Amino acid sequence: MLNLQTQLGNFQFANPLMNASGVHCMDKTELDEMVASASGSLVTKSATVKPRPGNPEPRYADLTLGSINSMGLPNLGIDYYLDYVQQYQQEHPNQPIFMSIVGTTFEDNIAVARRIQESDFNGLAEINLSCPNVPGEPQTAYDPDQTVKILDELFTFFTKPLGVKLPPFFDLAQFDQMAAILNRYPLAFINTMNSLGNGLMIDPATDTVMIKPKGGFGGIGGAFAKPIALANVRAFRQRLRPEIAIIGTGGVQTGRDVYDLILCGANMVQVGTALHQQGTGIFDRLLSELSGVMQTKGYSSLAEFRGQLKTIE
Ligand code: RRO
Repeated sequence: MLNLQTQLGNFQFANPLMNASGVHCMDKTELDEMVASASGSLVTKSATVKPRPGNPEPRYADLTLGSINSMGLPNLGIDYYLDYVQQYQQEHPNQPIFMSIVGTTFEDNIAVARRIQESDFNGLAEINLSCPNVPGEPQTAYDPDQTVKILDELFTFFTKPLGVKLPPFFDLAQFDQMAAILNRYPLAFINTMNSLGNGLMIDPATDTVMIKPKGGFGGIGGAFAKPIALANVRAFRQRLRPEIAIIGTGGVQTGRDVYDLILCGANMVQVGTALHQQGTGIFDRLLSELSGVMQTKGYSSLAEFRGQLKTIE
């Protein structure tokens, strides 16, 4: 029998799959569909203190190899998602849920985290340090000093399981620097990675950018992201304390993509662009394809191959 169970700290999940925040998690209808799906867990849309309408449309486009978005953090506000998870926790006491939170300023990051700390939320919180799409705001985790400032302040009061959503990094010195920072904090997990920030795609019929906000610049997801996501999961697994789990996100379209992220060290795997394009039925296919790969390789649990990527001597 195949066992697809996974763990993140003290939390148990029937399988490693979930949505990437921002995809299929804006409101109760989408979240309920995630709950009803075959995924092992789910995360709510990154929430700010107050609701936000986000950027003007068009703000998302499908591409041949993925997607581009500049949604601009549309969300229904932290109170909406806290209400949702409170209900969820009563109905699913043994199925932990994730909440994503974000601020566009230092003060807002702290304020929204306080709302979670003061609530009866008993799942895992993820602070998004990597939103690429708020005009005028850099991605927090590309600024080591700002990252330290936020994490220092958060851990003065935040006692619930907390992870950080990171942007992609591209240089080994950046991995060294960021891992050294993250290792100083009692983080439950990191989630690597957010979309590839500030890409640009052009509609060849009209010579026009594909999305309206920020002159067409937006976060790139899907197949474009897979090799970068693998590298980020692998590089952080080689550098982080073993107690800090890793959620691998980027470019999952098949069960083999899930397997590859686990091979690099992921404890859980999120699906973004492909979930947006195919809907929640994708989780059944991904689980059956993942099971097929494991059977072919002779594995009966994820732990047998997690982190077991081979290199060439
Ligand atoms: O809402 C968005 O534009 C968005 C966010 Br907050 C994020 O973290 N990543 C992304 O690709 N889009």
